[in-house]
Amino acid sequence: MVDVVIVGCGAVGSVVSLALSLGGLSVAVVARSRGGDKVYVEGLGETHVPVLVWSEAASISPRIVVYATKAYDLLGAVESSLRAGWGPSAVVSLQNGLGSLELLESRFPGRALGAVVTFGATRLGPCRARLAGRGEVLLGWRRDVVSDAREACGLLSEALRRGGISAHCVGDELEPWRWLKLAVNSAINPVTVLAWSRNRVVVEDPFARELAEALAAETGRVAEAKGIRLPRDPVEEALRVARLTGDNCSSMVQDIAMGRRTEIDYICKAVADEAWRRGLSAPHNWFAYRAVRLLEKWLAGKKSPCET
Ligand code: KPL
Repeated sequence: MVDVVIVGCGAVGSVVSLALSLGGLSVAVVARSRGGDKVYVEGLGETHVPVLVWSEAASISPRIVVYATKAYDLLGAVESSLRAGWGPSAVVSLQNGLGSLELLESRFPGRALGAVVTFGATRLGPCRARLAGRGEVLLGWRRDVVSDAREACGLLSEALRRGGISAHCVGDELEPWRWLKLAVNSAINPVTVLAWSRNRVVVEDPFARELAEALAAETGRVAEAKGIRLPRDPVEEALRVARLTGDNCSSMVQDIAMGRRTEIDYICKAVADEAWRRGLSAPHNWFAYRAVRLLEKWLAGKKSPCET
């Protein structure tokens, strides 16, 4: 029995696996390919953890599963973990945007936790990353969860803190923080793609800043229409996170530079869809969604601004 399995060993998965292991939990990772049983994060340290592939997953029985895949790979990862016979007492969604926590809630009723991640991380390779910017992890739930899952929320946040990452369990207050992070991602991620720049462009370039402010404010208005009271002003929060993670390239820029699909459907498209469901419109988010889908094709594989 291991305490925690992290599924996915990209930028965020690497940081979280390492911090949980340094924080004293027994950790294993499930990745696309078998690794050298080592997780390395520049700016945090390195450690030995078993890195498995799905065909070996039935040999372990995790208490907690943390899904750190891309949002569009989550369903496949959930199905693989069910096939492996895992029966964890808590599962955690680390994905950006809307839809992933909802998916875990439907597959693992009463056991699904969500997380809001605001540190910047750059993928250097499988289970290798660079921590590029301070930030934190907030864990909590949206729909009521069983006591084992509540305990997992506390256990994970304490271990992350011991491992060097600021983290807190916010209990049932996750939803406003999740929407605040959605406002941040809806602003920073598409604008850094349009400007093909590190996150700091959002505070340093007046055009980028104006676009990002309009996006964050619009997402904030959609949250308000849903009756969600954001804990901070969404525009100030987007600028604060852009400043703190200024050296980082957003996950969307990293995805395009690696020739991969982005998570724009779960971020700006999800905001625009939510607005329409309420008889509103979200033209900035809609435009950002279409623009990023276009640029996904035309910029695929372009050298990342973080490599220059
Ligand atoms: O979540 C991020 C992302 O890039 O997806 C931020 C916090 C904006 C860091 O880059």
